[in-house]
Amino acid sequence: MNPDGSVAGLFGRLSWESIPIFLAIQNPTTNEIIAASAGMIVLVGITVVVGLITYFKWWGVLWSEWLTSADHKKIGIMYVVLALVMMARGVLEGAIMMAQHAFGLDGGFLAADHFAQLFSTHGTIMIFFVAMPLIAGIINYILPLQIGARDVSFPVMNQISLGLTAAGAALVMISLVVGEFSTGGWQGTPPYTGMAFNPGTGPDYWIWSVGIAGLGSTMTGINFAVTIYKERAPGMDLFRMPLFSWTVLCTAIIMIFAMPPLTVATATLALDRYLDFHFFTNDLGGNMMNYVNLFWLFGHPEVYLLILPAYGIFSELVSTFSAKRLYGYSSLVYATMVIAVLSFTVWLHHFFTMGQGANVNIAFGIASMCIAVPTGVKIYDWMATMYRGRIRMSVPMIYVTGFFMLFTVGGITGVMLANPTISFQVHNTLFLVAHFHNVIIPGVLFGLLAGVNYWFPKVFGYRLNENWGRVAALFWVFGFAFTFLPLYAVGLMGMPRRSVTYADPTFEPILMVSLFGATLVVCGLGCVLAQFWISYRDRESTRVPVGDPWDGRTLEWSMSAPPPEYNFAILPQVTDRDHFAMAKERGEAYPEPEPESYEDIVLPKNTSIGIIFCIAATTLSLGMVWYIWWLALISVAVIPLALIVRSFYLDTEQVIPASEIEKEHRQWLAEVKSAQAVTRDLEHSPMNKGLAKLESVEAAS
Ligand code: HEM
Ligand SMILES: [Cu+2]
Repeated sequence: MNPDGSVAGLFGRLSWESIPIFLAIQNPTTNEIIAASAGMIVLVGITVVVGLITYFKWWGVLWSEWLTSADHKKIGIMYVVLALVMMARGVLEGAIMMAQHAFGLDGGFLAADHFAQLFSTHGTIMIFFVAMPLIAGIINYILPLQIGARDVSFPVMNQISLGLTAAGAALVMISLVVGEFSTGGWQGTPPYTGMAFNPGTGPDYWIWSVGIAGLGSTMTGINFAVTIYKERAPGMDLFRMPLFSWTVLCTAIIMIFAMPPLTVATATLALDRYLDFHFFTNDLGGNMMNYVNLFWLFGHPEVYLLILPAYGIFSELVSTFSAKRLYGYSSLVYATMVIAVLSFTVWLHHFFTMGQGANVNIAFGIASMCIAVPTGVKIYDWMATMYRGRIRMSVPMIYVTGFFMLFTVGGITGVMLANPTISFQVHNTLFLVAHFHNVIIPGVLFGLLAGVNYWFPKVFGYRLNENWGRVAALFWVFGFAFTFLPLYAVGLMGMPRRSVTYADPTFEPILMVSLFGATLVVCGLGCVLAQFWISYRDRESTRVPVGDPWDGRTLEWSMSAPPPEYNFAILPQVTDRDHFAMAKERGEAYPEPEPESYEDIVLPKNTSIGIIFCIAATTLSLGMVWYIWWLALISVAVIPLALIVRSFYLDTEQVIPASEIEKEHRQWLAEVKSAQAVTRDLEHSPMNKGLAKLESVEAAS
């Protein structure tokens, strides 16, 4: 039965009018045509991808090598691919919104409702389906290698997490083709997402995509934390862990505590919408403030969850590309912990203006400002690491430099916003939009892009094209500056956030500058894609099979590129921080004489449970969004059934025989011996086969 009492048909509330493409044919306005084209792009994209896979007969490989794999490395790559696909959509949506702003004086080309869907999908996608999967992907790939582990603790759960994230992303994409997405922003705040205000499919799409992806992230957090606690190589105590692993640990703990409030928020909102509960209504005992409290109890830690791994990446980069040990290792670790804890104490700064009184505001304002202290410590440590280092300005370092300059501006405006009196003036203006893009793009996105450039040769065995990388990085840095710095100005002049149109002509030229910046950002995105393509084309001349192209310092650089399925032929015995760098200095990095004995290695077998979860979660959500109750019921039954069936499988592990490992490892060692070590100056030449010549400038830090 439907909430309004009517009985749903076989296809629930689905009808031809639910499909924007038909609406555009009936009523071809600019707005309808843009909406329909977006839907068409999804359909054409799917057709092309399916066609290509069929043409090249890749289905078998896709299934047996990727979709059913429980290998953390492959799962990591799939996360990153998912994130990049979603990023293409998210960035384009951002650019469309900027175009609407630029031409929006007394009108513009988009309908208000469509603009509202755009900022809601854009925000939702960028946070949940770009930033989160990029992080989950990079961590999945790198973390086990960095701590000397063979896999994450729960490989099958890892696969399920990916499946749930993909299901959420699929739902957002499907909402382009059938029905409409939420208009309630990425936070899904009632009453905009309540039944009375919005009875359509939008908020339901939002609830299910975010709710399901959130469950996946909770499991990811548990997985990473347990992996760090349990799987470190012998000798790697916590304080010998590389900084990236440290930030992952703090991130994982944030995930474990911050994701459940999101689950509760989406679940209670669903109860309001589906079963007429009144958690968040204005009457019958409900209160909307409960929602913002729950949501931001997740939402604020979320932004630190996003940025901490990026901080970890910056730490690794700064030390590797300056050829120095990190300055102030312990202070960096403690600063990370302090940030993780403080991130849970500031969420009320998101509703300073909603009537909680001056004392509460002051407490939360001060708590918010405190976060600037550990962040400052970090920036100081990074600068000190670079001081008198032998810095190489390669692509990752360009991103780092952009980050230093721009993030500082974002941080300062953050401290301004933490002041309730200022917040009263500028909340819900574009000043805020400028601020959070100013921290999230240079902080998170640049960090992750830098990480992709840094670790790519480890993952695929060849380097990314340096020139295209530089051009991409510069487009991002300048594009960002042109797009978002002007928004501070229009914000201070009073232009509200999320407004489809405005009446003050003085905004217009400034917003034109922003639009120009947004086109630069789109060029940056294009260059990233071009960089991948060109690098793939030229891969023969940039191969680094030996695996250490940048004179790396941490364990992941101590093996072949790409790494073998079992990661380490022999688990390392860790004696130092920066163990690999120290081993290289002592001349012990590559076993000599060659190890005598090898052991069998046990790894998880492929399983289809992740993909079953992914499909079941998608159909369950679609059933619920469209009130197709039979579909929802069947899907909901599949999930426990799949788990029960799987629990009867006893044969879930594969053994890789010692002889095979020995053969591969000796072959690689021979390759190391025959490779010529290259200096930093030759790093980007074809001579670099992944064996770095030592020329450390280790300062007495
Ligand atoms: C890369 C180019 C980007 C452009 C051109 C862009 C542009 C925009 C614009 C124009 C808005 C709407 C402002 C308004 O409400 O009037 C917006 C909102 C937003 N953006 Fe972006 N953005 C970009 C990247 C990102 C990234 C990387 C993230 C996060 C990882 C992000 C997260 C958000 C969020 C959370 C919102 C708020 C949505 C809401 O109001 O509910 N954006 N962006
Ligand atoms: Cu916050």
